[in-house]
Amino acid sequence: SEVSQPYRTAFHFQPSKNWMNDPNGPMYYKGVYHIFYQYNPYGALWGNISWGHAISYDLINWVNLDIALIPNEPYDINGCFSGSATIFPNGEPAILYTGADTNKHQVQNLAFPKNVSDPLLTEWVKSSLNPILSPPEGIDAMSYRDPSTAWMGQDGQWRVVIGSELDHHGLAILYKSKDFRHWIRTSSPLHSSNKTIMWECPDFYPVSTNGKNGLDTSAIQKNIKHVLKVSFKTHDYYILGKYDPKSDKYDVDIDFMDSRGSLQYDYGRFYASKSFYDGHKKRRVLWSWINEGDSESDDNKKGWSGLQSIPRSIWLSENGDQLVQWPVKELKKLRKRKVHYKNKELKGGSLFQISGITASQADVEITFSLSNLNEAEVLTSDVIDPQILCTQKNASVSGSQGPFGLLVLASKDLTEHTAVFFRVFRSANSFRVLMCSDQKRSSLRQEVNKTIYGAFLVLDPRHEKISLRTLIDHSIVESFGGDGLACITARVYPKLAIEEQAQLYVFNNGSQSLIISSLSAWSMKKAQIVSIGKRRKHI
Ligand code: DQQ
Repeated sequence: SEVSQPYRTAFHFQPSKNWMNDPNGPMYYKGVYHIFYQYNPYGALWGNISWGHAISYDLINWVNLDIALIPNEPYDINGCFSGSATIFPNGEPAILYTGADTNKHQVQNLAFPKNVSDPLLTEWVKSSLNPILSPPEGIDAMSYRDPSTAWMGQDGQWRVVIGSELDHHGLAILYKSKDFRHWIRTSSPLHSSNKTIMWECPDFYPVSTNGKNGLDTSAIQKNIKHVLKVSFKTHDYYILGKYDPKSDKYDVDIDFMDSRGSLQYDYGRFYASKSFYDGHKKRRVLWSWINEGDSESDDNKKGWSGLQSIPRSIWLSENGDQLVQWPVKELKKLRKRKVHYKNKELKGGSLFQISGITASQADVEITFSLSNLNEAEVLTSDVIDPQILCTQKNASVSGSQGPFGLLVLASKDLTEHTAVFFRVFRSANSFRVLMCSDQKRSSLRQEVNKTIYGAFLVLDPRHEKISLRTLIDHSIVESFGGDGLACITARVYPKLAIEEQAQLYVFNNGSQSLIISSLSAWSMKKAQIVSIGKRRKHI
């Protein structure tokens, strides 16, 4: 009998069943977008790790193809772990991935398309030279994985980084190669940190210091900075710096875990992400694994686990201090019925229902404008953890300027709701804008994760309006604050607020009145995600 599936999504990428984790080897090739992903063909929990493979013409509608890499060789028999694609100057791609070998030691492997003239790149051939890299001396064989996309330095040689650890601290081992097959470890790593644990899934790429256009991973030019993203402790952290393609020296602006704060792609659920350069639309696109917040037995019942984020465009902010993200513009193709409001007052302590759209499957954009900022609550300490602040001052704790924002996936009686909101604080002569995603009331079910997330938005509410875009898709709430300055993704499992029962509201639980300068909300169509291929029964 069919199990009911209230938590399956309509426009986020997921296979029709089974386990999925990290995005792998995203690329654009001959007019086609490719995404590979860590996949268990045989169950809803992690295991039998293979590379699932799907293609798209617009990053929104997908066709799942045959599995691209199966663990069937001595050098990957215990799993085809994460890896990346690199496009050669002649336009042809290659994949570098980690294999867990017969001893479960991690080694690096190479694969090529069987037929480069096939834009779908349906079949992949593992190199006869595999494994092309094994753990070097001093490196733990269980902590050596996730090759990045390779880039070319000034000398025409390839570089790649591999996630690792030394003395339990994060390390990005750097290798060089002339032919992509034989790699030599450089005398020093690209970067390391004694303030973090092991690094997974490193991503290293340039961003332009003037404008939103993306750059090829090998771009060498003026007016660029380099991003190093690494995954640890359930989050994706990044740093910015100057990379010298001659010496391979990477001079970072502010290092990981600095007391001034640490930058994350997303302050909610978002892990093992990977970006690629889309030469067709001249942008850099970011993908990420969004894991579940329910139990393994729930996953077994659902028959699946794991989503991919909506692909996001990613670029450097105007002041050069951080990255900015926004859903790829193609997502707008799925927008259908729309409601719109302008210059609407939202009094302190009030609630306003947005009706007329499908609240369980929606895209909402809202802009708030505030006055009486001097009435804002005072923030006494400025080295405060935003997540702790959001947890203490959750959506039900009324303040002055906020909490205000959206109540999404709300039940009619409001016993269930997820609150995505802001709160403005005064500290000395400046203001701080806190963004929170509060899952505390997201479900009547006791056993699901309800962690509250938070981030500060670096903007001045005296001169800038505060905006929020939230993508609501049954069990995922993906929010972009301040036009993409801070992102928070949450997973929720409502019991009542499902399908047609779900409601959507704007709320203001502060004492100060505010103006909704503009609000647009759209019902979203279902994306087409289908499976073809010989082994499609597994996909
Ligand atoms: N997932 C992969 C590893 C990677 C981890 C295994 C990160 O390669 O380090 O499925 O989620």
